[in-house]
This record gives sequence, structure tokens and C-alpha cells, in this order.
Amino acid sequence: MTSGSRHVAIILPLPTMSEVQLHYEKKKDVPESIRKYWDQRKDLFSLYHHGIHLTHDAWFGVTPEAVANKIATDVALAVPENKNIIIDAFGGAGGNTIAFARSGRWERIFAIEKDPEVIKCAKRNAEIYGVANKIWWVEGDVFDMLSTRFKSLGGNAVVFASPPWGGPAYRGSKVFDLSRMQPYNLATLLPSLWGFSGHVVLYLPRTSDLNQLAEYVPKGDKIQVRHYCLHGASKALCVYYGNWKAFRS
Ligand code: MGP
Repeated sequence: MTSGSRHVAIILPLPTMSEVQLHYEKKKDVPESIRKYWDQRKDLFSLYHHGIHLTHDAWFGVTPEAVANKIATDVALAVPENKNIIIDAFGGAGGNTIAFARSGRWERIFAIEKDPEVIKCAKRNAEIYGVANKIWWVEGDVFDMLSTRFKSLGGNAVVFASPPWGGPAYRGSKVFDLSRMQPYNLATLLPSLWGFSGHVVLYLPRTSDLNQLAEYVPKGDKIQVRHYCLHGASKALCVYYGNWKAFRS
């Protein structure tokens, strides 16, 4: 430091979760990194303006409402009749859980989420859609839960999993390498989920490597993969592992 000039370091504390803004009214207030998703807010939740809450990561991780509704319809049509429980393994801000609840197909709907602040958002969002009391909210790690508290439910349950993909950077690769998915790659995720329930749906990047998905299929068996589109473009794909009824279209 030269004499006469002074550098003063001001260390600002990181905002705690409760200080992070969970609902925006104006685009100018939305952080640059998620501003493009604000333009899609009515696609994410048509009732956004009723006060939907989203954490920063939920802005890019949540399933758009029309896609979530279509998945809920597909799961209901293709699942065997005896399955009456659905477990949303990475409940997040509630996009898929709310759609499963609104479908009216399930006797019990569980949403597992390890971040308590995210669960608060999901509960609020479900209230806005009038389905909060149809959902059991479970705070914790999905792998722990499936091997302990939920262990006895596996035979009656379907698992839907929309895991984190490691952020929007997934778009950087033409074919998404599922062995590099963060924090859980396919090899970590699928055997635990499929070991728990015979019916598993994974919501994954639209560019996912289909060869990697096929590696887990027993010889002679099939999996069904469906792209879910919005405004004429794929948003993501779902892989249906297990003995699902064939989709008609
Ligand atoms: P996107 O690719 O970030 O947006 O997410 P968009 O608008 O399709 O991109 P562009 O190429 O058209 O500009 C597409 C969809 O993927 C989102 O609506 C989410 O449903 C889903 N998604 C994105 N990310 C980063 C995640 C994630 O980490 N986890 C999960 N489960 N879904 C995600």
C-alpha cells in the first residue's frame, strides 16, 4: 500500500436464507443470473402472482406447471392399479408434488426435501393451489428416508425423482454425461431408488445420454423415455424404469 492511499476491505455478510427474496414483483429486482426464468414465471406457476415462493435454485430447477401436469397424467395412466403412494424424492419448491396432488390419483403423496427453507416454499405454493393438506412433507435425506422410515412402503409406492443436475451449466454439453451429474450421478441415484420401488421415474436433462440410461435395464427388458415439451421445445425427459403400461402416444 502506498502512503496516502488506503484500501479498506468491507466484508459484507452473505444473506441468510430468510433474507433472500422469495417472490419478485418486478423484473428489475430479480438477480441477473435468474432473470430469464422470471420471464417464464407464468409457465412455472400459472398462479405466480398469487405469491408463489421460489428460492434462487428453484427458479431453474422447478418443473413448469404444464410439464408437471402432463407427467402426473402419464404416471397415473401407466402405473399399475395397485400402486397408491407416490414419493417425490426431491420435492423442491413443489412443482411436481402439486401436480401429483391435483391429479387425484394417489392415496398418499410424500414430498422429501432436505432444505427446510425450500419445504416452506413448497408448502406455501401447495396452499396457493389448494392441495397442501393432501401432501405429507418430509424433511430429510431421501436415501436415508427410503432405507428407514419409508422402507415398508416400497411395494405400494412409485418414486418420482427430479434431482439437481448441477445447475443450468448442463446446457453446455451436447450429450449430458449422467456419470458427472452433481451431487448425485446416475450410478448413485438409480440403484437406490429402483431397489426401493419397482416403479421409478427420473426427470433428467433433455440431452441425457440414452446409452447410459439403458445400461441399467436387465437384458430383454425395456425402458420408456419421454420428452416433455413446452412451446414446441423439449424441456426435459422422463425415464420410466420398471414394469409400466405402454404409453399410447
Ligand atoms: P433450462 O435449460 O435451464 O431452461 O431448463 P430453458 O428455458 O429450457 O433453456 P433454453 O435452452 O431454452 O434457454 C429447462 C428445464 O429443465 C427447467 O424448466 C427445469 O424443469 C429443468 N431443470 C433445469 N435445471 C438446471 C434443473 C436441475 O438442476 N434439476 C432439475 N430437476 N430440473 C432442472
